[in-house]
Amino acid sequence: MIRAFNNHSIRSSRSLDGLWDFRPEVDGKHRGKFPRVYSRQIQVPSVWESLPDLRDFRGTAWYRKKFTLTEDCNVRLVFGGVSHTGKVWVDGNEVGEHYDAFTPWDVVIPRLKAGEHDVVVEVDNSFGEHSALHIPNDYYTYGGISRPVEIQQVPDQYIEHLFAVPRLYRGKWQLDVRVRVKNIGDEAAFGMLKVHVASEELLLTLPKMEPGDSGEISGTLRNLSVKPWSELNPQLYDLQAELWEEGSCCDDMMDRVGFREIKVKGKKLMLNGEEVHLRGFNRHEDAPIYGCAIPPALMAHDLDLFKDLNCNFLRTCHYPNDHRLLDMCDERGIYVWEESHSRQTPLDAPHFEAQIETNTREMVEHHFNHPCILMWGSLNECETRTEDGEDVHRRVMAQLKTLDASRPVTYAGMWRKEDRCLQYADIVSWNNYTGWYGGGPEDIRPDIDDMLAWLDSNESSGKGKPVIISEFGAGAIPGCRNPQADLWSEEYQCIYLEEALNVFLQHPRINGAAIWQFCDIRVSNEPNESEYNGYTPMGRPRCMNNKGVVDEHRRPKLSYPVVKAKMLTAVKKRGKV
Ligand code: ADA
Repeated sequence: MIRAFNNHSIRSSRSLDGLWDFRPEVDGKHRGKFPRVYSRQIQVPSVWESLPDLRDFRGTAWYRKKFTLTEDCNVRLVFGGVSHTGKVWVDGNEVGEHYDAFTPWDVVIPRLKAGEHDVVVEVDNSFGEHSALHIPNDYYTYGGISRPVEIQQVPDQYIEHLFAVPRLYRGKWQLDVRVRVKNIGDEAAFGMLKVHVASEELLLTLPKMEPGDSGEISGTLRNLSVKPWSELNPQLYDLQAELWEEGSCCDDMMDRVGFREIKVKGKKLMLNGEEVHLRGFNRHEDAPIYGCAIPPALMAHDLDLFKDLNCNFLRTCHYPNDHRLLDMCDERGIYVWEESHSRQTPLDAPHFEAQIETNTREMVEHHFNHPCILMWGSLNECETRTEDGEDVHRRVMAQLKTLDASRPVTYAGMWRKEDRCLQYADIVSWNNYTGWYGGGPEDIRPDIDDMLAWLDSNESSGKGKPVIISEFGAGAIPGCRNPQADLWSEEYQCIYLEEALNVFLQHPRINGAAIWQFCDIRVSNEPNESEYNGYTPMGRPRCMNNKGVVDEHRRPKLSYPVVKAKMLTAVKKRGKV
């Protein structure tokens, strides 16, 4: 399933996961026209790099799955994620295409006849001008249908999206709901919606929907008897929208909501009216064998380690995460900064503007209801020193706020006092590597004090805003041990994190800190020749990013107990145990 729970009880929805026919284009013969013969099979979801002969295959591969319909119907295929581009044919007819591994997408095929059909997907993980977000980078772009696939039967008029915003009004919780409905039939449709949450019901009469129309209707459920959602009490409520036509329910969609409000108040982040302090990690979706196709049990294990480390905060560096991971954060009360897909991305790449706009929109629309997401981010370490860079930051931050006015927005910057975009962010976030890419642990405190003084002076455009240290870390090659604590040793990582956490978790002007990073990850073995990104694997021993506090197998490094103790100190001093 694409979610950690079943989000349809009326709509027919079943999994297409399992063994698919598979043909990697190792010889490039079939590009654009699918093969007649499939030489092998592959598990979905997975990445093809988990196959012994395709560990570093970069190119295209063909997937095929047969399915049977017991009645004539409209079919909706939902992909949780295809890395990084998928083009889809059903019965030989092209029905859709999607770029970017990290957001869900769907194709709808009206009026398929009962009987056997096949779906073919051409998957591409190649780099080049066609891909502005997936580029050679300090993480690996895998290939495959990497998240779950569902096949659904939808009526002519069906529910496409369900958005909910919890609000505290005069001491009582209310829920603003917005439902997007689509009519793919060839006749006008009428109907009504019944929306249920916390034993309350809202009735909404739909406007007449002409064939091909897509429309939204909103309403509010008031005076709800609910408990708030927070780290210590992650109380969730089922939200169900039913679509009724002529007295019968023909479609539905379920989600889960948590009643919480996140606001910026001066220099503070406020959750349900109380100051909140964020402490945790940046986490990539990466593991040996699984690649980015992380199974739920490993997602749960990672979050169990977050809790064991006394952390309450996860940054989805540098892309939207699997829906099921976010569901688990909702259940566990782990706060999330989710960001659209970018890391030192050249802003002038041919397709950058369109691809970041789409990825940002899909992230917000699909993940809108997760109470764990406290803020939206984008443009990690992108250009913030130039007029063009400022234009992109203004546009993307504005897009995030237009899509969702209920959450603050931010970007993780690297250009320190040259950054001219802070005015577009609600929260100032810095990636700070003093003590690793220059200087030593003793320089961390004076450096951040100087930066914070600049921030609150009239020189910066971020004066008086909350501050998150969105990245800080030191590399430690697992097993590299030496008493003189040389760089790359586990001992140095301990010394560095001891001081960095002392400063960043205790500083009164800092609202949150995310260690770079949770676990060691695989990185591109290809350099990025672009002038702005300039990534090279030369600085990545083992062709890994080794700044994890656990290694790629989630085995603790020497720094694990240091982090655990420092986070607990922060909880006792600022948080609530
Ligand atoms: C940057 C970047 C991260 C990672 C980190 C590092 O801050 O945002 O993705 O590359 O540096 O390990 O150097």
